[in-house]
Amino acid sequence: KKISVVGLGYIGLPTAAVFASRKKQVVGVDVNECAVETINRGEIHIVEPDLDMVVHAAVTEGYLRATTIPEPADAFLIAVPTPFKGNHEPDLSYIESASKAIASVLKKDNLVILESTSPVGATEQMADWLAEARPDLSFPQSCGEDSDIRIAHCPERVLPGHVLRELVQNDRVIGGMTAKCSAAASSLYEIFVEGECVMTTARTAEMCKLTENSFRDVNIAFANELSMICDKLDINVWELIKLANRHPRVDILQPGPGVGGHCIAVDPWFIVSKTPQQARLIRTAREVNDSKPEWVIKKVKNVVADFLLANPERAVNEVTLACFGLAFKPDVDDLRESPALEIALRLGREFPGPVFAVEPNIESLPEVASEFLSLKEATQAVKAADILILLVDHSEFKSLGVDFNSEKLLIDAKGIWRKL
Ligand code: SAJ
Repeated sequence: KKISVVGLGYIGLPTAAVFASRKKQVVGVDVNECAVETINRGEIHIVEPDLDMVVHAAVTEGYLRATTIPEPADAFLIAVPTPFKGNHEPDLSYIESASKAIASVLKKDNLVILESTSPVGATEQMADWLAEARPDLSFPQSCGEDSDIRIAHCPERVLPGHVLRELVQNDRVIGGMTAKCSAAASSLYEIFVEGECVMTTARTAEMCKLTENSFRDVNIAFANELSMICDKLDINVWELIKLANRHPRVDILQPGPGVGGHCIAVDPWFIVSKTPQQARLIRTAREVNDSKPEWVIKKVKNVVADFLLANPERAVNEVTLACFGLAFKPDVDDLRESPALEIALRLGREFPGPVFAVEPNIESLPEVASEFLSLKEATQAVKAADILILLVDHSEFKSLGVDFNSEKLLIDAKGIWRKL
């Protein structure tokens, strides 16, 4: 069996590599020539633990190669981005172009699986795009039990940083357009999935993935709202959550500077945009989490004002800030949709004094960030700054041992050094 994976990013590349590690012929397709060349050299263009070894072995042993032009295969997995547009409406243009790109090489009995997180109805839409792009076909349209190809939605649910383990161990939701489609997709995933492959419809599978991430978003919003309530009431939210979580049926998540990454901050909008009247809690949770960076920035401004009152000899442009952490979550180098980066950048842009950034997981700042921030080593930044702003609970920071009795003012959005 030959498997084609379209989109060689954070999900497509590990998936391609895992199929190849099970000695399947895999061809990866991506529009990014640079990524294609990197993979064909046996190297990787993204950061994910152990992925470099698996890709290197797969390419060297001849099971994996990459190309920019789709070619015939038995199964096609589409793992392209599904971002949202300015108005929070899903942008399916990458799925549309991937469908059109593979349509010309599709043959009877091929399996096409959409892995990208998608709004409800996207798999049916993909089937229509495939059918439209194959007008000369003598077989019936691409959907339905009599169609010549099988179509399914099988969303990925892996946690960045643990992708290779979770790809294999997690249960997999298999949403076929028909029962035959589900059966075909299930037998493909059984090549490497050790969890259970659970079959359902394409629409339920789409909603399932959105539900998982919305569940987490709503729960994080609850924690973030609590942190703002506790701040008003002068209660330590970290202590409060620990105490409440001693109840056998309470399990509150951790507050932070906001919710980042390319999934949890995006996917709930796919539910809201389809059902705006009904998705009230889901929308509010998004709004609560999105408002948290602004709240942290206000907090910093208040602390700066207090510092100037206590130190009248200092001008505001002589006050130094240091932001600890830029990534969207602990112990990763991923800056996508990061609330910590947003906060640091805004402080760098708006604050008249120097603003340092400490990010142990990246070596140099992206161009736009380096205009406003300068990267410093953690202990140096602690020494140099008047006000410390802890934004990400990286392991390096937990073990840093900041002197809590020092004169330094501290804003701790993750509660690892001191309460906010
Ligand atoms: N966060 C908090 N408090 C918490 C937990 C997380 O503020 O208690 C923040 C993080 O700092 C981060 C954001 O939420 O900014 C999201 O981080 P995450 O670790 O919860 O999730 P992701 O985005 O890395 O991965 C999620 C996972 N989904 C769920 O856990 C339901 C993963 O399984 C999905 O595959 C992934 O989204 C995806 O691709 O959709």
